[in-house]
Amino acid sequence: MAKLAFLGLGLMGTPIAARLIEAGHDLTVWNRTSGKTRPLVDQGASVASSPAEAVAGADAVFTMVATPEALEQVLFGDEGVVGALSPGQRVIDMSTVGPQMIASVARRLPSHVTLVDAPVRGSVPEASTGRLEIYVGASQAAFDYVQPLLDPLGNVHHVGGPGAGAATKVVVNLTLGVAITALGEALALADTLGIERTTLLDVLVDSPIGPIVRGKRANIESGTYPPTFKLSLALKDLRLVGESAAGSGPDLRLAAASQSWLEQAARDGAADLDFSAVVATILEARS
Ligand code: NA7
Repeated sequence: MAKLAFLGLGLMGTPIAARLIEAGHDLTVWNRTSGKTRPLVDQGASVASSPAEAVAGADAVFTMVATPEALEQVLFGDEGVVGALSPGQRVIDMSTVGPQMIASVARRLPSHVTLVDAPVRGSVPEASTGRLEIYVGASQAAFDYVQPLLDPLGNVHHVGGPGAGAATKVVVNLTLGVAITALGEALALADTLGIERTTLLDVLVDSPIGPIVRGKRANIESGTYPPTFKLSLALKDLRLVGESAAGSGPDLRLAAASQSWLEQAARDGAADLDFSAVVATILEARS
């Protein structure tokens, strides 16, 4: 069993760290808001008072934080990881921060440290039950090392060399953003055409956006959006999509439209709700 550090105990980090403990690893945890370490301490984790302290003696360091800015802070900020890393240690980033950030981090980490990008698809229920889809960007040697660590967390896909996991995740979340806003627009049009909501949702379950209808139907029907994936983070992902396509990249009109809906929802106060709250914003909007 490995000695691991886990940095970032939000909605996703907490259940993932818990599964690593259940798998028998020796875990030291750190979170910016220290109170969130409590449930993991109850399960046997040690607590560090800074990212740098957490890293001491670890075989591998997991990061699962909100944004590129948060990862920058944890790795390179005050008491960040970078000053404390020793030869042979691995940094496994599971956050969704995009391929540009991963390339930037790789350039700035010491050369004797291996960076693996391993972002995930799935939210809290999947993280809690080991059913995430994990997209790993790594050399074959680095993948062979991390695969047994990641196996208890879900399905592990080696999608390419360093950065390929981060790139894959951005592509996947383009489809997520488009699917949820397509659902919102479909429901808005159906309202205008006088189609009953329950009937329509039954129909859409078997449509091309069926999976998102199944996943978010309860939120939409109840009008409550408890976060399993925050709208602010879905918006961050659409921004990463835009950055990834910038310059001479493709013309992603659907991504831009989805981003615009998510921005409106965030302005309406839904940033900390589930990303499916964008449906309510679309339903309330009138041209
Ligand atoms: P959450 O539940 O919003 O958790 C975000 C985590 O990131 C949480 O531990 C935060 O600490 C941490 N964070 C945010 N900003 C910072 C800064 N500046 N410095 C250090 N730590 C920070 O997000 P999820 O767990 O749902 O998502 C995590 C990633 O997976 C994200 O990239 C998603 O897109 C996918 P806090 O507890 O607020 O102190």
